[in-house]
Amino acid sequence: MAPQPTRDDKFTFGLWTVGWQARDPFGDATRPPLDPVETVHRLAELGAYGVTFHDDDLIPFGTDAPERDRLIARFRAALDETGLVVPMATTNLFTHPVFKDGGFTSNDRSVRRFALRKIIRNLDLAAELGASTYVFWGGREGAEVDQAKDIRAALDRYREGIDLLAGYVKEQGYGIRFAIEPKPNEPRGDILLPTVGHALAFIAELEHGDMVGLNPEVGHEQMAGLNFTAGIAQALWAGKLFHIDLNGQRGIKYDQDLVFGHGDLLNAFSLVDLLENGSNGSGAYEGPRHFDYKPLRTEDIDGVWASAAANMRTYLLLKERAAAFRADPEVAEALAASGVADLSTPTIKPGETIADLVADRSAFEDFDADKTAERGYGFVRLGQLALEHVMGAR
Ligand code: 3MF
Ligand code: MG
Ligand code: MG
Repeated sequence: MAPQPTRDDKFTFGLWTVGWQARDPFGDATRPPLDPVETVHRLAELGAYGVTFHDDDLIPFGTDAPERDRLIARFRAALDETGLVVPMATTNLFTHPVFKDGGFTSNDRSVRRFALRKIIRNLDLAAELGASTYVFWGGREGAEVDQAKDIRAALDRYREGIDLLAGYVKEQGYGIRFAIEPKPNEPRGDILLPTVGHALAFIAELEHGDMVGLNPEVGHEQMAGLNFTAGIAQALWAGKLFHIDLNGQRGIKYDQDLVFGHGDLLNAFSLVDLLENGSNGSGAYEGPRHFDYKPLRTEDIDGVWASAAANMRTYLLLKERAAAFRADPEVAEALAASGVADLSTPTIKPGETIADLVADRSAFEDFDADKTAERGYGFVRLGQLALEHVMGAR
């Protein structure tokens, strides 16, 4: 019996995901537009917990004020009817041609000022709708030509913008934190803050870094050839995993936004295991499980809803498999043999000084490196046990 998603699973979807009309660089849309109100109802029926949006997903660019109010009101009504929440919102700083050289970091100052105003307007709406996270994905913040962008000036402007907005959120008393979403490339040839690591280093340079964290996306790290689970672990270690974009990606190529698990399944398994069982059996991450995927261009509207359900189903199946993995005595034995828990023991004893370490002959003079090097760590066995659990073979 396949697990059924419930609100407690905290599954959320962007309006732009199921609503993607499947226009790509080579082809026209294959599906009609989806009304956000219908999306809210369908997602609620499927067992989702919430919905997220870019300003322009809900209110098309250039909409006048009365029409904007009407669109917001009917969206709100759908939320009230279904009980769906809006845990996250974000700004579209990439579709309109005005943003072709970026928003925060466009070489044109008037564009940068316009971008800030566009964000502020949607931040106010996000706060009104009760969002607790505001995402910044800077898809157009970058360049193709090395000589075209002064990267240090661009980072200054990025920092200026994020700090200004963070200060505004604090002043207004909004219960919102910012989450930066790294991506290495696409649509720009090279994007600023390309990976989790770059974004963490940027956050450390902010005045309001305390309220700025990350929204890493599976496919984005994998586009850079990186291990997503390891990146998430470092984000958790830094206390910066504020939100997450789940999807699938098959290797280093364009951003595929496949259904979660439809890319590197073993990495998806270790990710779910980390999120759900992270620290001593309790979850490492309590926030929404947000799917940022695209229903394949080949799908009709039924396929859209089937693919939305597939994301949640895959997550829940992996969660079951991860629980079985953790409960398996052979896994416990293999983990112990591999010394996995031993890494949690500090290398220096409590109260031990560097002088004590230097005086400890067993640590160096009498240490038998060759003998110790004979140890096998048994990591393949662990990997095979994980794989067999994923396959349902155990
Ligand atoms: C693009 C993305 C974005 C971000 C979104 C903010 C359009 O690759 O992942 O989706 O996720 O802008 O959440
Ligand atoms: Mg993506
Ligand atoms: Mg994303």
